[in-house]
Formats: sequence, C-alpha cells, structure tokens
Amino acid sequence: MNDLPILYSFRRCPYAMRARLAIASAEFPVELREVLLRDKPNELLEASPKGTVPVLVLADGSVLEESRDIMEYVLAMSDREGLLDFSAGDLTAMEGLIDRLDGPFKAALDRYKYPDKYAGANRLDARAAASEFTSELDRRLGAGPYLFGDRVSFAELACWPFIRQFAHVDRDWFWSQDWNNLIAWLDAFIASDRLKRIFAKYPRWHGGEAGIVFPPDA
Ligand SMILES: N[C@@H](CCC(=O)N[C@@H](CS)C(=O)NCC(=O)O)C(=O)O
Repeated sequence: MNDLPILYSFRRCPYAMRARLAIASAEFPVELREVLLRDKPNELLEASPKGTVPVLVLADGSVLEESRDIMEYVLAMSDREGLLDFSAGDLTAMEGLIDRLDGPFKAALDRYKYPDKYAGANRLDARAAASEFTSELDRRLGAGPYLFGDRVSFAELACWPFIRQFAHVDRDWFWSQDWNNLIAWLDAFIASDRLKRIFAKYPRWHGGEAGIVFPPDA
C-alpha cells in the first residue's frame, strides 16, 4: 500500500468519477482517500493547495490535480480498452467536445442545479443552455452507440458523470426529452458494472490510516 499512488477523491464529484472510471479501465491500482469537500484533509491541501478533487500523488511525489490529466496519465500507462486508440481527427474532436463539456455545459449545469448560488442565474435559461450540449451529444449518438462510433472512448468516461448529474436534477424532465440516443447511452452507463465498480461507498479518510485499494479487484 505504501508505494501506491494516492488518489484524493469524493464519491459523487463528477470530475473524481471520471478519474476513477479511467483508473478502473486502466486497472491502475491506487490508494483511494475519500475526503469531505467541506473538511479537506491537510495532506490534500499540502499536495494541491487549490483544494479540488481529484488529485493523484505519484510515488515520486509529483502531483496531478486536473481530472483530465489523471485520465491521460493512467491511460498512457495502460489503455486496455483502447479508449484513446482513435484517429488524430477523432482525438482532436474529443478534446473539443470535452472542452465544451467542462466549459459552457458545466457552467450551465451549475446554474441549473444551484441557481441561488449565482447572481442573476435563471434555472430554466441555464437548463436550455445546457441542453444545447446534450442535443449535440444526442445528434452525435445517432451515428452509433458511442460518441465516436461503435466502441467506448475517452469521451464517454469524461462525459458520462456530468450528463448523469444533469439528468438527476429533474429526472422526469430529462427522461421525457426527445433525446432517444442520449437517453439510451446514459441508461446503459447507469446500469453498467463500470459505474457500479467506481461508485461504492468508501469510508471517509481521516488521515493517519491507510486508504482503500482502488479499483476494488485490481
Ligand atoms: N478542473 C478540475 C475541477 C475539479 C473540481 O472542481 N472538483 C470539485 C468537486 S466536484 C471540487 O473539488 N471543488 C472544491 C470544493 O468544493 O471545495 C478537474 O478537472 O479536476
């Protein structure tokens, strides 16, 4: 356990979820430390003063503090599913798609979910703005079961947790939209062993003890 890389994580955080999805896909064992965002351990803040999760601390002490960097790092070690095994054009398109997810879509999702936290935010305007992105995904999924054709890609792992979060703000509304492709794609993720494997409830890490080895059966 001592020499495993350390992942600071929070179960429901979509950024931490996408990192765990990539770690699980790569079968890259880490010591998972489940933290509370309102009471972050000093060890996390010492490793990464910006105080977001996920954070991966490698055995040589280097720190990855962006979810996409963590995904890319572990998949560079072992990309068993070929998540990045796509043409250069597709990889560029994936980057662009995830930039739009992390940028305008996430900003709209936050305003839809927590309108009171943002001055001037209107819940329904925010939902309409976020829907531009989900409509784009639905159109893209018209061409095949996955975002980049007939097999799962890096883009799936990056996007699924956020679309799931968007859907769960108002389930009745989301599941009554005319997004048949997107809904089938999300339903498959929600029912998957892939999600189950990264979504177990871990005890909070308090410091001073070992975290949990993740992925569970690595
Ligand atoms: N750009 C970062 C964003 C990570 C992020 O914002 N995570 C949230 C939780 S979902 C967080 O840690 N927020 C800090 C806090 O709530 O104190 C990444 O991709 O890893």
